[in-house]
Amino acid sequence: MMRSSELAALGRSRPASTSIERIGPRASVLRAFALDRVDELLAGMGRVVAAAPFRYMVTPGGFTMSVALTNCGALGWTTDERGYRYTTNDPESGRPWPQMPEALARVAREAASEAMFDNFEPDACLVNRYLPGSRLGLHQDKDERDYGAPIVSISLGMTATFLFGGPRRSDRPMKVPLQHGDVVVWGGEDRLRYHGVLTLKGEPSPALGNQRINLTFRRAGQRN
Ligand code: MD3
Ligand code: FE
Repeated sequence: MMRSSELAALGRSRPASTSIERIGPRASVLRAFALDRVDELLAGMGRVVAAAPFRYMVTPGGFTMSVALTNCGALGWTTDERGYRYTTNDPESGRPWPQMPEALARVAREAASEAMFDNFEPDACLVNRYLPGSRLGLHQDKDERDYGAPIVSISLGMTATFLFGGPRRSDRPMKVPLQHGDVVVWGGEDRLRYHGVLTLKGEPSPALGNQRINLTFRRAGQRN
């Protein structure tokens, strides 16, 4: 059984902006926005992971993250016992992070403009891999130089429960299920809200099996 919105999507070249859910003044979930681009996204990601494999990093507190990560683009997010930061090179290999595949950057730009953030040119793409049992505790993203740019995230694979809090850690977060192909865009006054991901569990994904991949696009460095 197909919904009429899905039938309508078949006739469009870029469907999938099908529904937009606002979760904050400047935060939107674009349901299924990336669904018709999953093959290109996975191909691009495969090249990234071949050059810079997923690894488990250690936080400044000395804990090993349950989420494995890698990066592509001019800058990549890393953590070790000395702190969180963006680097131009992969600390494991010493080589620059792999280039951001154009297919990935394109979806991020289109999603940003759909959510009313024009001219988004990400210089960093963090690739997070969640396996059942992985979680991401409540935190703010504060390692970027310029909070003016939005953040775009693409969810692939297993459904996860995203926690979207307020400006203080103590603000009770709302729970937002993120499914394969969903894209979220955050900016403006929502940029510094606390957020996290509940422990991954549930059904394997037809596309990716027992994992969830999240691509997070940011402008981490200086604007040119
Ligand atoms: C909400 N990743 O890597 S999407 C992260 O699903 C991170 O892997 C999550 O939080 C994930 O830092 C969530 C990205 C995200 C990034 C920045 C935000 C969500 C945000 C800033 C404000 C509110
Ligand atoms: Fe975050």
